[in-house]
Amino acid sequence: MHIEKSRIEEHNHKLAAGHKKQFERAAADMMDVHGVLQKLMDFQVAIPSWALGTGGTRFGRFPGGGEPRNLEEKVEDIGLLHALNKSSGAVSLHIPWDIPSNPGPIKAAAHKLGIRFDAMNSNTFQDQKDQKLSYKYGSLQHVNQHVRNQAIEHNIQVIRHGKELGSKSLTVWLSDGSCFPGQLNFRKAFQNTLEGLQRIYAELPDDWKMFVEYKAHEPNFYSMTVGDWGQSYLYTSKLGPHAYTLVDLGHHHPNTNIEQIVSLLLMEGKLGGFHFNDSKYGDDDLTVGSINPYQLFLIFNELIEGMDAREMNHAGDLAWMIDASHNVKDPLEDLLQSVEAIKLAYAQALLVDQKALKTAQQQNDTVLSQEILQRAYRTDVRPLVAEARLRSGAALQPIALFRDLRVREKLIAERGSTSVATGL
Ligand code: RM4
Ligand code: MN
Ligand code: MN
Repeated sequence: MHIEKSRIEEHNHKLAAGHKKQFERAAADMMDVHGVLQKLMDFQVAIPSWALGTGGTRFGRFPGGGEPRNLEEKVEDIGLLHALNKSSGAVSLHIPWDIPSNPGPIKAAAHKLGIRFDAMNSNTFQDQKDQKLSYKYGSLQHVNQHVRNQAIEHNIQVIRHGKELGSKSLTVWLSDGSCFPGQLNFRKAFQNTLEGLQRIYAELPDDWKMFVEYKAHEPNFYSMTVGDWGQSYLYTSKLGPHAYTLVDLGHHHPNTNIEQIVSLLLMEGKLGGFHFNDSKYGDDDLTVGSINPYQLFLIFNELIEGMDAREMNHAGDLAWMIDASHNVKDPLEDLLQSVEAIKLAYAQALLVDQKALKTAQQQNDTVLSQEILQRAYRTDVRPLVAEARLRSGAALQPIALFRDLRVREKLIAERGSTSVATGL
């Protein structure tokens, strides 16, 4: 399915007068509105290839129908999102769930829809049907060299696929760890993992980055071999200048101060990318901004402050990806909500008066510091984000248009009601 430009224009035309009033009111006392709008227009968030179907839990999965049956249809779905919001112009592939067996045509199809290939994800946390050795007791950490070799070879293969598609980075997330005390020698597991990462790193093209993603728990519950930002930083600093730590919001213990983590990683030039989602308890992978939008704002505030201090480009210098998927929403509507939440938090953080905040901090004025942050957070930036969409040729209200156009019904008609996309 494809959304005609004229349908978007028609939709925007109907809403134009009301939007204009709201935007003008919002922009009236905002500094540098044009600069902020441009940044919002430039900011793109990659969609993971595994989030286009209804996510499952270990208790079951309830596909909603019309799920993409192959990589081509996944790219087509991201094309729909991007047409509606002009902010989802990238896809992040999971291998082996989405092997690009036909790289030429898939690259051309993505290009036509304005979609580029973001980080490649190597998946060694499941066994595949034709796989020789099992990852039951880990992959790069494994006590058996042959299992480690298999995982290393898989990662190298993922780099090869990425090269064919024009990707420039590899994300390594390992489920390795242990479930019970005594199961693992921590030092040995670390050393095996480091050695494996080094061998993968050696195969990285010069203009590529490697991201080492950490996670506090799950599927291993006693220890994770890349369990926190300190361990990830240890690996990435030993690996070299092309290796970076990747932060996934759901990969921390409850109440962790994630904004402080990103600030320090940026200070060290070691933050490489970000996986957005939201959670109440663990790696819940809920819609971005659905549980704790204030935390997201605080993180964006540190991201902007830290990136500006290093004169980094907000849109291009870090890899931004959504990593959320669950059981109860239409996955495309869910992703539209996530992208919107990211943009809102980004816009609010762009409004923070950094100069005034620095002065207040210097004067130990705790009250004023909080006022400055919350003034930005409590600003209704929805008209601003909508205006950025309008100027990019996207829809003023993406979800409303998605429903008006009966996109899901059409996808079900095309693909059937029982198709199940690859993923979790
Ligand atoms: C992990 C981690 C990875 C993601 C997999 C599916 O918890 O977040 O980034 O690719 O899940
Ligand atoms: Mn992740
Ligand atoms: Mn995760």
